[in-house]
Amino acid sequence: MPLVRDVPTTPFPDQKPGTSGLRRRTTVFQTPHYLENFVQALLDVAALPSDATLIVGGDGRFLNREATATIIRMAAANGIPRVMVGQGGLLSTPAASHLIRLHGSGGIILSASHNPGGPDGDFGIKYNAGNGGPAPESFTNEVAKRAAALTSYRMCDVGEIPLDTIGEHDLAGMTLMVVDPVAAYATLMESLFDFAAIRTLFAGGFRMRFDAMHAITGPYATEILERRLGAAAGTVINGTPLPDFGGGHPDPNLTYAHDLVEELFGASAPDFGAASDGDGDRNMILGQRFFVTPSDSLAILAANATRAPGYSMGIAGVARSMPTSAAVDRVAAAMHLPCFETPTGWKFFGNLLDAGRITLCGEESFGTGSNHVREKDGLWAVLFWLNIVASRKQSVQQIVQEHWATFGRNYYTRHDYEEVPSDAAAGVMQHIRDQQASLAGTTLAGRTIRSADDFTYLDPVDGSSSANQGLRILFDDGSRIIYRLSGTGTAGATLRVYIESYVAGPDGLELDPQHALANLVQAALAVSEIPSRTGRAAPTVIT
Ligand code: VG1
Ligand code: CO
Repeated sequence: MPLVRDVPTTPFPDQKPGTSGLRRRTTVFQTPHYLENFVQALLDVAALPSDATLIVGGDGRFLNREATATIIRMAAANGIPRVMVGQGGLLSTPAASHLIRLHGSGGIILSASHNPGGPDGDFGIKYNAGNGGPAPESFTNEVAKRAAALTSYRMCDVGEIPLDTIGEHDLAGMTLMVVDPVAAYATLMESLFDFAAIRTLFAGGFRMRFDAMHAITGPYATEILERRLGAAAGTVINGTPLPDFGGGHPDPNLTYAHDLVEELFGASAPDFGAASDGDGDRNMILGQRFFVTPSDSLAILAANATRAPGYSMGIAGVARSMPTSAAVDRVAAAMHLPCFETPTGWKFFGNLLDAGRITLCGEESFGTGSNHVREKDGLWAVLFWLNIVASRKQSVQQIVQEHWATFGRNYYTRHDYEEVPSDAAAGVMQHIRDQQASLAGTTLAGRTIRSADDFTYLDPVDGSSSANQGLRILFDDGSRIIYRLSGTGTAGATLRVYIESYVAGPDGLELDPQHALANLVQAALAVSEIPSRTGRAAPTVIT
């Protein structure tokens, strides 16, 4: 007889989810009862119906397997009738979102995204609602309250969980369905993009490199790019998910995807390069000796959307997170489309997507997506780009430069100061806040400041508001300096500075962004006093 037990626990007051779920050091998640306490709080607040299916999976990092088994046992103990899990406990974040939308009432995703994994790395867990998207703030606030008050959780001792065996299993009356993590997602991609045209592109000798960074997208990219689209064997590199991501930092940017960048800027560079992050929701797009900023990528996808079969009827509107450059705003204006500005974090796009007010959305942090799921989607963005390249018959560089010539260019850079002492970072933010009232109307970096504020979002669908979403200095000419504290870091504080300036063209479109933005960067440092207040002479990562 399987045993359902109530296990006593002491509450964990630190279990407050950040930008996307609860992320902590792996060692914190290994604290006895820590994971269980949070899962019980999630299940209590989710209060799933009696015919519910819960989707479970993660990015394969250290602890993924054990945590998946624990969640399945707890689901059985809590009377959930059905759990669907990716084989081996694996699911990319966008694939999990898709399965939730197809079959689920909600889902639990195990990932700390682009944060390093392993015993000394990070782990994470988040809940996605029945629409497939990250639970809203109202939900995560309730979970935090519940987690801080729980005195016990429910556990079912069902023995070994058959995570590797595809098919249906009975676990103490609960049905466990183990599914291929890739199949449904690959079918969805085939329905959105012109696979025949992309196949012709590869057959014609188009060379690509996809860096899965030893993380979850390896199996997805191998199946879709190499098997279904006929890209040459070896197109996908680092394609086997490893518990510690090979010791790397699975964050697809110019710093952490260094090997790929070197190859694409090298002598025998392929035509196209791309990478995704730990859980498969981010993307980096590279052409031959050419880097596409994520903000430009969103704008270019919007301008070319009808070239992909899934969007051939046109798009309803677009949205970008506040710190993302306004490049997509220019496309929206030209196409007479609604354009929304949301706080950082994918959960804020959910209502707009559900209400049909937008079709495409994105963030400067290498995240792009659409109404096909309710998460950002790395491989989707890569396939969208391949579709556009195949359709326009131009190189990545030509596509971007033509875009700038048409719409102008939003020069953009983000400077990150990682693992700064929390009080120093808070001091920087307070110092900027203290000056806000006196900044308007003054001149900085040769421009007039129109206003300085703290971004508050008013959700146009449900009327909820979210305050303190980033400090903005807005200039008359459309330039912006933005300061934010990260909600996904796990050690100290990460301070992000976003800088943007628009050039209408056709002159001055080809500058190096760090050069084009140099005086705004200096101004951003002067206003915030980052060097003296944090002791940092330079950012950790420049994008
Ligand atoms: C970062 C990014 C944000 C993104 C979030 C989750 O958050 O800036 O745009 O939505 O990561 O992405 P923060 O609070 O550290 O700036 V992922 O791929 O980590 O789910
Ligand atoms: Co991610």
